[in-house]
Formats: sequence, C-alpha cells, structure tokens
Amino acid sequence: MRRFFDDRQAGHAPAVELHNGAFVPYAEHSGRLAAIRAAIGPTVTPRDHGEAPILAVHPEPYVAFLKRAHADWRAAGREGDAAGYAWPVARRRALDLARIDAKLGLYSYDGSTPIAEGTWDAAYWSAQTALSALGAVLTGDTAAFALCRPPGHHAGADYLGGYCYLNSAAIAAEAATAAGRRVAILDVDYHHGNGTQDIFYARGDVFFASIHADPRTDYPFFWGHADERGEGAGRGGTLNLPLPQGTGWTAYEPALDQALAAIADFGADLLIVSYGADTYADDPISFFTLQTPNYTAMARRIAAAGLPTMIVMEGGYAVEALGANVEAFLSGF
Ligand code: SP5
Ligand code: ZN
Repeated sequence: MRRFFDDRQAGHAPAVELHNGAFVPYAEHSGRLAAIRAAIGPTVTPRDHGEAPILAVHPEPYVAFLKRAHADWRAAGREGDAAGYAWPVARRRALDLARIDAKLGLYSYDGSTPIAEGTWDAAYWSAQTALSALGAVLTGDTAAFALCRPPGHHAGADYLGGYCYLNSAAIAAEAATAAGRRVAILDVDYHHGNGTQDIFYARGDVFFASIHADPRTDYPFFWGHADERGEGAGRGGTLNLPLPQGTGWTAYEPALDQALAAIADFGADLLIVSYGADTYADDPISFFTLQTPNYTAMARRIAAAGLPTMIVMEGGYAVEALGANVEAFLSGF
C-alpha cells in the first residue's frame, strides 16, 4: 500500500489550546507526524491538485478567512495564535463583519482550535495528501494511506473545530463522487466526525457511518447521537454507533460489523476511512481500551468488504504508541 505524506503539514504549530479552563500544550502537535513516519516506511509526496477540489466542499469566504485569519490577528495587534471567544449559537448567517474576533466566531464552533501562522499551508497539503491517495485508489490501487495533518473530520463546510480546518475525507469523497464513484465514509476516530456528517447530512449520494465515544460523555457533545440519521435526500444515509467509555475490542467489533453491513447495503464502490488511533487504551484524551493488535483485526474486517479503500489519518495522541498503532492498522490491508 502506498503511503502519501507532505512535510509542509508540519508547519502548523499552535502553541496552546484551551482545556478545562486553562491553556495547555497543543495535543495535536507535529511530533505525531514524526512518530507515524518513523513507523510506516517510505512515503510518496502528493501532487498539487489546486484549490478547486477544496472549494467543491468549502465555500470561498471560509477558505479566504482561513488564509487570512492569522495575519488579521497580528494586524489587530495580537500575540500568539488566533482563536475566537464569541459564537452565534442561534441564527448564524453570513454577516460580513470585519473584526477578526467576529470572523473567528462565525467560522468556528470551539475555542480549542487556534489558527497559527502555518495553518493554511498545512491544511492545504493535508487535503492534497488525501486527494493524491484517492488518486491512487481511483487508478487501481486496492488501498492507499494519506498521512494527513491537521486532521479534518470535525471541520464542516464553513467551520473549523476539534483541531480540524479543512475536511480532507470529505474533499476526497466529493472528488471521488465527481469521478463517478459511489462513496461511503467509515469514521473510526474516537470522536464523532461531526464535520463530515454535516457536509453530507442532506445528501443521498455519500453514506457516512461513525463509531465513536457517546457524545453524552465526550466531545463534540452535540452531534453523533444514535438518532441522527440524515435528512431530506440524505435520510438513512448517516449511521451513528456511539459506544460507552471503557469500550474494548469485544464490544467494538460488532459495531464495526454493523457499520460495514450498512455500507454494503448502500452499495458503495469506494470506501474512505477516517482513521483515528485515539481509541487506543493509553490515549491521553480518550477513554476506549483498544490495544495495538486490535487495529490489525479492525483493518482486516474493513478490507474484507472488498472495496477500494482510501485511509485518512485523523486523531491519536498517545505519541509513544502512535506509529505502532498506525502501522498495525495499515498492515491489515
Ligand atoms: C481529530 C480529533 O481527534 N480531535 C479531537 C478534538 C478533541 N478536543 C476536545 C478535547 C480537548 C482535550 N485537550 C487535552 C489537551 C491535553 N494536553
Ligand atoms: Zn479524535
């Protein structure tokens, strides 16, 4: 399996995040990339597909905001990284407000996803990495891995959050759909992929299944509940399988089989996996109990679906085990 990676993704380096009322070191740091790279062997540098496939998912005003936000923050006389502090919880609309704090509130849903100087470039190359791995699968590879960072699955069409800015899995899904494929996305990150769900929620052409920590106890709280099943043309096109904290492989495996059965029923001919290693027992911000060999078992079950599969890296914060957990997963394909 080819593994795609671009080191321009390391330039995204927020210093701190808001956590439990204080600022703590940013958990989604570039040491994650180094740990994964050291474990997965040679990588292929992605091709530049330009902005068009990004703009097919993310509206231009949001993309323009992402590019400018850090410079606007500095121009306002601020230190450090840009982050919002006021959010339009009701009647959010495209008000053309100049102040950076208003823009940050309009285009984000949490206060722990700062925009640093290198954020746009890194997010851009993260999306390109996913598009290049997709290209491999579209041209005949059975599976390909996109070592993406920053992650993407919490980013909606026009909002950032959860360490995510551009939704690489959604960008790849949209590009694959445009190429005539029937796409299913399987999200196995510990956290619900609320951004991906939102992007495809009212569409019948892309299926989204997610296995994640119950949002009654875990971030992102407001999405990922079992009764969210899609709407309009997308009714039935979303499947959420929340599991309690403490879940290990014994309870995880049947949920995975249920998700794969739903993907088969949908008739997908291409699978995109949002893979997070934060389901690992020793993850510092998560509470499932999967062990390294479980990732190989997980991958074998997914591979048994027999679909061309593109894997996008999402979360995973136990850096000392991250490389082994990613390689264990990739080795199952
Ligand atoms: C892609 C992904 O896994 N995003 C997860 C975002 C979770 N954010 C909420 C939890 C924040 C915990 N911060 C802990 C910092 C410890 N240094
Ligand atoms: Zn996660």
